[in-house]
Amino acid sequence: MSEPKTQRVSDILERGEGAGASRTRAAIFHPELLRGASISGGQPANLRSAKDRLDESVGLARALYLDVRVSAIAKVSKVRPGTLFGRGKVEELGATIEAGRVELVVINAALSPVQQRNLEKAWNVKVLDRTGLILEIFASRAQSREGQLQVELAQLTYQKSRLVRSWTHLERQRGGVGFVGGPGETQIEADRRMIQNRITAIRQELKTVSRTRDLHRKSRHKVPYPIIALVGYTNAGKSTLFNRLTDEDVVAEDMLFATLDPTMRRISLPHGASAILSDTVGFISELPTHLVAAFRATLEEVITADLICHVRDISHANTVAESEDVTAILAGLLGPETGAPILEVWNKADQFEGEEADILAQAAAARSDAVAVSALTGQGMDDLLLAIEAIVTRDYEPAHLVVGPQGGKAINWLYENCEVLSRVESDTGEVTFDLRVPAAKRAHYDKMAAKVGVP
Ligand SMILES: Nc1nc2c(ncn2[C@@H]2O[C@H](COP(=O)(O)OP(=O)(O)O)[C@@H](O)[C@H]2O)c(=O)[nH]1
Ligand SMILES: [Mg+2]
Repeated sequence: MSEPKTQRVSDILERGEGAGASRTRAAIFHPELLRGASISGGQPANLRSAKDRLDESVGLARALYLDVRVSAIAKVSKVRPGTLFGRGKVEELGATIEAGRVELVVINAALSPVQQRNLEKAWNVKVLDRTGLILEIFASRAQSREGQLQVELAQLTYQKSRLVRSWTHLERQRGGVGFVGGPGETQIEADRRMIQNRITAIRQELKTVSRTRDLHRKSRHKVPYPIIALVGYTNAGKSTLFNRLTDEDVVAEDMLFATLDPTMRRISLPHGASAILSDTVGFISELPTHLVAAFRATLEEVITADLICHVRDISHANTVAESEDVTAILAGLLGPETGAPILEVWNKADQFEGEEADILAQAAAARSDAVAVSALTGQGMDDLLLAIEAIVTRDYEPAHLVVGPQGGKAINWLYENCEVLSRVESDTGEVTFDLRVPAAKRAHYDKMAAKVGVP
């Protein structure tokens, strides 16, 4: 019997990031349970169509930079405890896996550890289930120490439950066919103890880390520009929007922020001010409850944002329900004291034509906190940037300054920190500025103006 690859998933995934790197080839299967079939421990029946749920898992896979070669709905008429799918289906899927030279398979459901292992053996590839996939995404995105600990805690809890389950399964198998040649009882007990010790240590550390969280937030604000966080459901178009808004701005200086966080990049607003755009982990439908803490922790960056852009797939049948979820979670996350404004970005406006398109445009125009756009076609990008600019510069105060000939450094500071409305140079080397100065930088500005300003 051929052994499945023993590579860790994170090793496979790490190749994914960065330009030029060969991305991991993946297949995504969404098991659609036909009437009467149910996955034990799985999600309750829900109203989303199998197609939507497949699309969502493909979106999740994309968040891990996977190269999705195959994606399909796989019908399951009767759940097999050992492999989930029936033998014929396992072979059929195996053929597409081979044809696509797939290295990683994602099953968009909860798999038992035994099912996972047996599918890995049958297909000779690494298999992730839905929870495993979500945890990988959280792990790749957690930035703060607290976020990393929360995610590790969720991963360990997941692993531990799997040890328990495969152990009970082994007990049942004892004396039977025994296709799981796994470790004996004592080894599993030792693993469990080790995991439990680590869980206890993490809980302890989390207590201390939360206390230092505010310090961390302050350091994030050393970034000299306002931070704009894109939030919304997976597949709403956050990454497409992120790329569209930042493409022209990818220059060497942005490497500064690349080291801070690969999902953060600088953008230029219409009147020259800069902001940092941050692409976040998307909201995930039917998020398993034990992952909620880890999910919130990976949204830490949203708490520190100066503006939240709530990206909605306005063409999606569930857009209203999804929007309510996002709003509720944001309210819980931000708490009453954080007043980051929220701008709704109604994405995929290109999906509407004629009268429908007009109605959408009017609905957006009627609200000061909504803009209809298409990240795909670029429609509405100017409006969006103006709306963003109006919000992030709303506390800027007008100023007028004449800088003397020795003020080169001061002028650089002005460009980096203020909005420069006009600049006029005189023959004598003086430069006259009309500016808008951020309230937070006013004190620094006044000191500097007293030094280099010409009365
Ligand atoms: N029609 C249309 N499709 C879009 C638009 N923006 C994104 N998409 C598609 O929606 C899918 C999900 O986009 P993505 O940016 O990955 O969503 P994310 O999960 O929110 O980051 C992709 O297939 C995109 O091509 C849009 O404005 N119009
Ligand atoms: Mg994305």
